[in-house]
Amino acid sequence: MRRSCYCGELRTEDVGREVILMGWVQSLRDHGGVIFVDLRDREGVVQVVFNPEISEEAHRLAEELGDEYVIAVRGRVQRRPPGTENPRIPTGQVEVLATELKVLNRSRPPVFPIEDRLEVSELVRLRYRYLDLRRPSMFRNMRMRHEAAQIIRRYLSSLGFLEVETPFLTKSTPEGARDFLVPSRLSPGTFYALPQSPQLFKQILMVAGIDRYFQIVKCFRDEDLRADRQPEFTQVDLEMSFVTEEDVQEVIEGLMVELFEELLGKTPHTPFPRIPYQEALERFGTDKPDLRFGMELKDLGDLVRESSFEVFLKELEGGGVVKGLVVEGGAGFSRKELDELVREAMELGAKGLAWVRITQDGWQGPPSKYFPEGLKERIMERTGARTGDLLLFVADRKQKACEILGELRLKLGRRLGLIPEGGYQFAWIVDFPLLEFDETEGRYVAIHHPFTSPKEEDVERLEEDPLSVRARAYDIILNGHEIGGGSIRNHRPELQKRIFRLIGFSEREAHERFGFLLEALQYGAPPHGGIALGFDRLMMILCGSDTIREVIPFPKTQKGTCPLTGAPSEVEPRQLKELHLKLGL
Ligand code: AMO
Ligand code: AMP
Repeated sequence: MRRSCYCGELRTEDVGREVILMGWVQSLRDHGGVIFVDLRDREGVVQVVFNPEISEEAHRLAEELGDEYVIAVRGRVQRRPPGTENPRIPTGQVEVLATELKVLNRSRPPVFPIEDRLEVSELVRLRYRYLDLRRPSMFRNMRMRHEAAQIIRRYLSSLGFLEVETPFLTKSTPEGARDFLVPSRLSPGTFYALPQSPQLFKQILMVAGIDRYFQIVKCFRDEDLRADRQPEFTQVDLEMSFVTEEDVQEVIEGLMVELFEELLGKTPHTPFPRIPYQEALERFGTDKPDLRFGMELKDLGDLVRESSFEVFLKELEGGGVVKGLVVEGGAGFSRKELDELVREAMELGAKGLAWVRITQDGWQGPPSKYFPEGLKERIMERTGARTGDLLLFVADRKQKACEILGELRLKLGRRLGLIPEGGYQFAWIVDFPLLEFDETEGRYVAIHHPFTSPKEEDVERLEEDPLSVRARAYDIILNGHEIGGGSIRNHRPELQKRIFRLIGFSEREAHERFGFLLEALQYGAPPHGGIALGFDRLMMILCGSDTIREVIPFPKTQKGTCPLTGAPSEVEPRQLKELHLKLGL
């Protein structure tokens, strides 16, 4: 028997056709002698009818079937009798009357039912990922991912990008995480690092004259995992020669239009808004704001200075800020809900959260009495707050106050259902600082990565006022996720060396770690820049999933383990010996 079509493809046009189907037994019902099997393959489910009057042999074999048995069925497509159609599935108007059945394999009872509504822990799903991936929603995610990869390849190829592979066994490429190391057997005591990104190789490809490079590529970062982070993940990585920020951004905007049109039938509005980093922080309290709803933070320092509320005055005196947030209709929050909100703010590191309910009878809440009437009105004007709303204030150092209120904005936005389903809001975050001061390391570190170019007009301040230097870097954000980041690079070796020096690498260290790059830059490196998209994060949003694990076929758990294979696992003493390794501290 040779398969003629997929189960899920059959429609009324196929009535009368003889088909051979192969798939898994989704369910089994014995209706007084006639057996109904829902047969499933990746394209869907179709009902197969085993009637002893049509084939005694097939019916007898069908009696022995169990869930998830793998079978082949020959039969004729027929219209379902009136009243028995199932409008909930695409094949619901037809059924297949079986004339022959072959059991290709049996199955143990599945650990969980193969259906989208599933109440089973993720650990179990990952342990039996082959069963989990049989579920329609998971197959849909895998197919979407495949389609997206095809669209990306087609689009970038049409713009002259070449897909070039770069090594996995390589030297450390710093992107701010720890490296995964691979011991070398042939050079005892030395290690390869798995790349945190292909950053250095793609720059070298520009020196090599490739001009436009891309790769859909695995990256490896040994960092703590979150819903949108995995130790190995996939980037859509690209690099271009002789370009500015706008050229890179235009390519990516075009790619997003292509992806969203083809996969979701939606056309994002281009160009995407450009929001300077500082502005994003001030308005949304984060450099990856969810722009699908408003509820912007407002700076109230100059106004609350006129109040007599000590908590705020003290913070302002110490150089801090007071930021406010309006929760529309929030005056109705119960005392319990407000206490909970204060607790959440404190958990985020706030020293406190001042709240005011704006009611018919005026302001109600701890700081109200310290605010004269006229001032209340000006605060309401500035924030747009009206009767019935709730006003929240956080006083702290600027960065902290913004971040705390930004988190509260997001929590409240979700809780109050302010975030529209199916909306997509892109933006570019630009004008990042080049460096930040890392307190624990006691030195400057690159915010993007050390190969990012400073803005031309800021270069002269590099040494005297490093924190004021802005980077030629850009992040692309979508619905509150950073889905990509890139920059224009340092193509002149002198500037690159200055930056290495600034971030605390001695000449020798810079040479040891990145000598090959510095050398390559000396052989006619063209101006260049690029970007990498987090492919998993992008797919998570396109598929409407909550975590990237839903769009990765075999993801790791939060602890970095693979429940299916049991990785990571111990190795034979012999292997360690070959690698010249000894365990134990
Ligand atoms: P960056 O480090 O910003 O830039 O990474 C680019 C994008 O990759 C995604 N990403 C991740 N996704 C899942 N799990 C992770 N652990 C993870 N880490 C990052 C994010 C991020 O925006 N070489 C530069 C790019 C460049 O400058 O061209 C780089 O890797 O969506
Ligand atoms: P306290 O004087 O500490 O009892 O605080 C009075 C009110 O101000 C309480 O509602 C606190 O939650 C709030 N509060 C205290 N510190 C801050 C702060 N840094 N920012 C905002 N509100 C605060």
